[in-house]
Amino acid sequence: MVALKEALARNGGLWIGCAPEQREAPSNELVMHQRPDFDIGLFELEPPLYRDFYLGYSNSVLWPALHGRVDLIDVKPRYAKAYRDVGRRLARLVAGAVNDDDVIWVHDYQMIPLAHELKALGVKCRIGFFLHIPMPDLQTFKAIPEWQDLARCLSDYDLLGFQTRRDLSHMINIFRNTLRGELRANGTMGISGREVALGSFPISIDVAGFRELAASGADKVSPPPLPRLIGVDRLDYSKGLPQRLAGYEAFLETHPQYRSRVSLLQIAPPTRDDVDAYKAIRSELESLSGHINGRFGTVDWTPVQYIHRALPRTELAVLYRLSRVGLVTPLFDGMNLVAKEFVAAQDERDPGVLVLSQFAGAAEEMPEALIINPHDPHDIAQAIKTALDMPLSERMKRHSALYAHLESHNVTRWSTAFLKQLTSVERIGPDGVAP
Ligand code: GDG
Repeated sequence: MVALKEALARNGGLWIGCAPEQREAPSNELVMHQRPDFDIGLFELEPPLYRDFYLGYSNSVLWPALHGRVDLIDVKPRYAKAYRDVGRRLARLVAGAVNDDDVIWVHDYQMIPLAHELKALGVKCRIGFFLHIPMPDLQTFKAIPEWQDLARCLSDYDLLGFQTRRDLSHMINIFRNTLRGELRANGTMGISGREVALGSFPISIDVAGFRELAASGADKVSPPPLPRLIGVDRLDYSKGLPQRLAGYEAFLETHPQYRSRVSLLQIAPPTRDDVDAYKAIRSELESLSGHINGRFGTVDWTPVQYIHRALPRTELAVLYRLSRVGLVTPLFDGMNLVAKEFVAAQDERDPGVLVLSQFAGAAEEMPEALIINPHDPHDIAQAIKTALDMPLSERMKRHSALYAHLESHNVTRWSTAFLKQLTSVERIGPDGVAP
């Protein structure tokens, strides 16, 4: 969200998104809001349609499947129907708001069919798609009942963007094996008589802005009494929260000298509360943090502080800066911006250490973090120990390499690179020829 607002404010344009409130009788037009930086056009959905589209297909089929959790997929024909219906309805609204020389940038798994529907309506704009979450391997992708349909819809875009080379290679393999896509020397794929450009565009943050937010806020706050480990995640089963707590428990178990000497602060605001898998992860986390506190806690020391609500962004930035270790342990993650925020927020004179899952997209860009396997609690425990014991000189060396990379690969570079490539692809009409 923050990344996209920045790109729109810079380039101008219209943000089209789902209205925060659903209506029994939705408007059949975009509800427009004029703003100084960029305009917003909201589309409204009836509550049952919204539930089946958003909580249903998007977050009970696509989200688990694309994160490799095929065991959590909840298949219901009405979910798939709602997803396609919303794509068609949104396409009609978008088609009425664009000119042929506009560029349309579609975001994320909720909107995969949009280019297909727009082209069916005769829209001739260039249309790009960016996937914020992982693209899994072919076998996992095939667990989605509508996988062929989705692959075809993806091939209707002019440019497909992914977070990592890992996800890009999965997409290429899916196209090769399902639609006989042929990879060209320039990186595009020939699919059913048209060319689809693909690329890896790792998303980032406003690095200097976040650093400034953390530094100015931290001046007004006293540091915590004990070295702090911090985790910040939407409460989602993809983020490896139980695995993180198991790693922390293993650390306290095997290194008793650290008991009463560190604390773990886990901030995990609620998300998608109405989906059963999210209720389950919430109670699992509450029970695990209670278990660790019961096992190791004393009258004077609480090993895990767990906050199940969102904190203001400035407070978050300061908490990162005043923490010795950042724990980012997803089982599968498109990128993971918390990893980047933690690094950006540090004081370069006394920086904290990032412990990062090998399965976060961010691991491709951040080799100077302590890279761990989140499925192995002993690996997490060892990394926590290494981070806490790490001499200042090594912390500074690792931080400076991480920060230098982030500084030159910030969010502006991400959006500029994507839009530059999208505007340079040849404009192709719905019949496969340039208009
Ligand atoms: C998806 C992909 C990809 C968290 N708690 C609070 C809070 N947050 C903010 C963080 C960060 C954002 O939420 C989380 O971003 P992530 O990237 O870690 O994860 P997802 O939400 O799953 O995002 C992910 C991302 O899209 C971008 O493409 O990196 O892989 O899953 O900015 O700071 N913000 C505030 N209070 C909180 O309590 N203010």
